[in-house]
Amino acid sequence: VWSLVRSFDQPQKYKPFISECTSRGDFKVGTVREVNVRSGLPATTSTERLELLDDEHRIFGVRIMGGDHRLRNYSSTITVHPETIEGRPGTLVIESFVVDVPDGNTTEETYYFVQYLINCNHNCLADVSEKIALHTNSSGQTNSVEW
Ligand code: A8S
Repeated sequence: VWSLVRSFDQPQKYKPFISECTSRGDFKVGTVREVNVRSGLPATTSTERLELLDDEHRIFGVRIMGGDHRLRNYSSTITVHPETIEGRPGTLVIESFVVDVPDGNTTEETYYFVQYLINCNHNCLADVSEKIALHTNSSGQTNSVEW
């Protein structure tokens, strides 16, 4: 789960609304990525900056700097925690965000819009992580499969 969350250069690996991403591909704070959004949403592109990447504590932070969409001053933090869930080893992912309420929308509408996108991302994150785990051999290498 953490390896997907931390891959700043490839959010499309688990984010279902992102079609493409270009970035310099290093994982330093301040690195910028440009993402293209799939059609059907009130957005086409987003310019995003890596704010925090802490592998020891598994914390990942991104801030949106611009792009063709309505979420101004969006920034989010994700933390990933090993947990026992229903008696089985699992992963707890916590994501928090702040964003400006766009002109013409209410706080509630903005909250539900963002919450919807985050829920979709987290559901796909679970699916993709489980598929990768099933195809990872005991030495930790991923067998070649197209996701
Ligand atoms: C994320 C979280 C969000 C991304 C939103 C909320 C976005 O990529 C999409 C639609 C928009 O209207 C805004 O972690 C924006 O990706 C899917 C383009 C930023």
